[in-house]
Amino acid sequence: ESSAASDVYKRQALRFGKEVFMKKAAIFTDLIGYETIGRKTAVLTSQAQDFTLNDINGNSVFAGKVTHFGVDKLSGDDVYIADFSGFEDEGEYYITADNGAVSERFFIGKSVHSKVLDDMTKAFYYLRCGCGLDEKHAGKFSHGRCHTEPAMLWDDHSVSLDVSGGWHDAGDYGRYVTAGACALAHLLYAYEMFPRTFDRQNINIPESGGVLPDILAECKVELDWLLKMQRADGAVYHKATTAHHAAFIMPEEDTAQMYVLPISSMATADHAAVCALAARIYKKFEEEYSAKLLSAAEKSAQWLINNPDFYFDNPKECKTGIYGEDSDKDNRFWAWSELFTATGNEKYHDLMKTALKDSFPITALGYGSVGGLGALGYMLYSGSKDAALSDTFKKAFSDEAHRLKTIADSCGYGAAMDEKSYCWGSSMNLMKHAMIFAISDKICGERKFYDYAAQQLHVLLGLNALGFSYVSGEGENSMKNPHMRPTAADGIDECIPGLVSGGPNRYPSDEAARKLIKKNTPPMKCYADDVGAYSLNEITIYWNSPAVFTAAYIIDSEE
Ligand code: 9MR
Ligand code: ZN
Repeated sequence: ESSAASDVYKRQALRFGKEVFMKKAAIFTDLIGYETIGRKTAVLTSQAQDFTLNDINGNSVFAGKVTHFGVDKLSGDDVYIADFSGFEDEGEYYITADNGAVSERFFIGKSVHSKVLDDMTKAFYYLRCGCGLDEKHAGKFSHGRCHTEPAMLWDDHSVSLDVSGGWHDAGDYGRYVTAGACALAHLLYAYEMFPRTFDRQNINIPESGGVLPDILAECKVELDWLLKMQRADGAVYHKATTAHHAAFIMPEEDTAQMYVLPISSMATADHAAVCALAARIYKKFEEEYSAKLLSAAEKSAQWLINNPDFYFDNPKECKTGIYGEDSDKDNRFWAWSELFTATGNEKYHDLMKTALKDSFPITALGYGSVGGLGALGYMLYSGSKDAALSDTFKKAFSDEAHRLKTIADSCGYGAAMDEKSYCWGSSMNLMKHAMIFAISDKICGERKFYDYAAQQLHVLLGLNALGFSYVSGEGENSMKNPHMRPTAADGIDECIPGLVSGGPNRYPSDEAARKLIKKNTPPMKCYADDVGAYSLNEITIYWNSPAVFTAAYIIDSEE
């Protein structure tokens, strides 16, 4: 090794929190790397004039001037930018500047983020409930079957149901319908829009090598569970959880009574939507399964027609996640849109248009606001539709992308995040915004947004004010201590890879976080890789899913 390279190693040994490295000599990059195409930038937080991109033998391969961006409000950093977009040769590199600053090593290459994509997809397998994880597929993270006992109806303890299966939602062992539907939608749309990226994926799950691409096999686990959450009359139960969150024990040790909580109109609508969406996607692989999904969706739809009012009952004595919403208008719109695109039935088209008379955000892609998911399906639909309406949706996505672009341009790190985006689960906002850019490129034909989408992934993976990768196992300085029961209880040092942390939260709301985050810390730095800090460092299925979508889009774009 040359001395320059070993110097990088020394710096790599200085981890997160080491002030000397962080403050004086940092050059932040995506810790994984950059695609050969598009914008490539690194951020310095110290003044410099010139920078050099070096190969791992210390040979300079590209040199450029550092530009001064100025003080970045949401990180508090005085930001300098090294732009090496002009360099496209594949390889492993690091950056140095004339002030002595050095970056970590990273790669430039085609499909450079494909391992990240695979790990983030495989993360869903690690969250599977009921089936147990065997050693062949989970390695040292294997564990026994969990949560398989019959669950009691919260409202009627004489009724027991089998609601085993699906994915654990997050760091807790609850399973929640609206959260699951949202995560599924991101993954299914990712497959629909970027199939070739997934068709060649092998993430070593029990179904790998079968008829379904791995991502669809994995989604089927959650879909099967969603089917079990439907009541005979079509309504869908809101969640299946114990009465309280379990202690930090392995899932198979959590043997407290499982309950099925009351139905909600949001859960029913999201169920209708995602089952209809899935029916469309699985059709070419498994006709029968697709038909089963569609009939479940239509059953939910019938309940929605018969029950036009908002319905949500959150029993106070149940202390698990609430996933409350104030309105189900957007959920219903999503359901009608998906049912229309799955069936081509005009009845659903009419219902969808009627639902649009209510106002709700039409580009929202989250678990609590799902209008954008309905609009996305409609825009992608190739059958006969209302072209003017489709154009309205396209314009809304394009407008939103332009709004986010302005925010990204005003951030030294290029993050499309305003102050309020740094809330609980900010990584989801970051990735949802990447999805808006991606959709505006793919559907509205605005290619310029590719760089903006890629930038958000770079931010997630280290090009941020902490030089930190919010995805476990990805990059030298990455999340290791999520607020997640199995990773804390398994006695294994290493964290399950591919998990997306909630990320910086300017309103830390748990005790651990409040102790760790000093007052007046800039939003982008309100983070700690601490197992106790659930409002900063939990993981969830719907924080992973938009990251899967984004990474797939970026990999797909390069080909
Ligand atoms: O992701 C949810 C976040 O947006 C909310 O602010 C927070 C508080 O209501 O709840 C989060 O959802 C949690 C859920 O209720 C239970 N499973 C873990 C989720 C992530 O923390
Ligand atoms: Zn379980």
